[in-house]
Amino acid sequence: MQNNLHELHKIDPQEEDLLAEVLEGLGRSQKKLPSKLFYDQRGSELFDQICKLEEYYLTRTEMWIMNRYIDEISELIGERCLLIELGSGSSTKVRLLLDHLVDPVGYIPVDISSEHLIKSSDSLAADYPGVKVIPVYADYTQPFDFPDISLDYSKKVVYYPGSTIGNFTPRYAAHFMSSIAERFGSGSGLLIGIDLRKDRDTLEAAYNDGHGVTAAFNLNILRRLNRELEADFDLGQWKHHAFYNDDEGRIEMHLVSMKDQRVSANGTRIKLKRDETILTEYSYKYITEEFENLLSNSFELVKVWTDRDEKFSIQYLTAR
Ligand code: AVI
Repeated sequence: MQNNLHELHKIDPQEEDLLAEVLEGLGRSQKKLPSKLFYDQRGSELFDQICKLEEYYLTRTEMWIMNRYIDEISELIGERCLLIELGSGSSTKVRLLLDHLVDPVGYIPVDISSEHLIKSSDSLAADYPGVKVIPVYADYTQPFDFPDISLDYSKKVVYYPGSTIGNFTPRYAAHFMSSIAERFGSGSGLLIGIDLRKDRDTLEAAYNDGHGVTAAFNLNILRRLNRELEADFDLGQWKHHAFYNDDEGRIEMHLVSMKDQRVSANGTRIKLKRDETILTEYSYKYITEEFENLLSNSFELVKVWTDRDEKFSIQYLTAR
């Protein structure tokens, strides 16, 4: 059967909103930038490199769990599902699911990196001719138009791997989970990857790799501001800093100003002191019960799988 790759459903990123968000963040006493800015073309490529790093245990541990329990996972998901992946990136992980699920009818990758999305959708469509691939170019944290689908599927299953939920504060994560349950409806499935709390050394090494890829990924956000929001950050005057905040159970990534400096973004001037930081990302690490508490009434936890060292978990949930 010839795969019908649908036209890209494009939501124009609101540039003005982005500028306002950036300026608001840089105006705070703890300056901050939205993590979604990481994922331009270069940032997405750097993130793919991070996933292959020795120190970054998350990806390979998650894939180990997936491989080990794929039969159980696919049995729980059932036949003829419509699979939706939030933040699909290069759509590598989903291949294992598509290889093992029974007659999946469609796959909807949603991502904000359009080049990544087009490339990976094309190759998935070629490799899985029985699955309708419908890429959606959108910021999935914002409301977006879901494509009209004339497919006969048994249920929608959202795939949200990589512990990306950890990049939200727990409060926002709880809100996000309820919005997924509401949007996709009662009975929909959610297969989600969640990084677990562990010793500081392992955690800090994962965000301070020896090859400096994470540092380049972090600094790339400033390069992007320079290019897209007419900013003039001197990248030589900033350094990457990531540490585990034990009280909050999260990794924090910052960019540290190496001197007193002034920068401007779209004509707005910003003053920074030496050693002042811009917060670019939180990456929360959960204890399973803690995560369950976030669900309140949105989802019911069906099954949790972990690796032997309990570094990472995959959970299957159904919307109430
Ligand atoms: C996408 N997200 C789950 C990654 C993480 O581990 O929080 C992003 C990342 N930041 C630095 N390295 C990877």
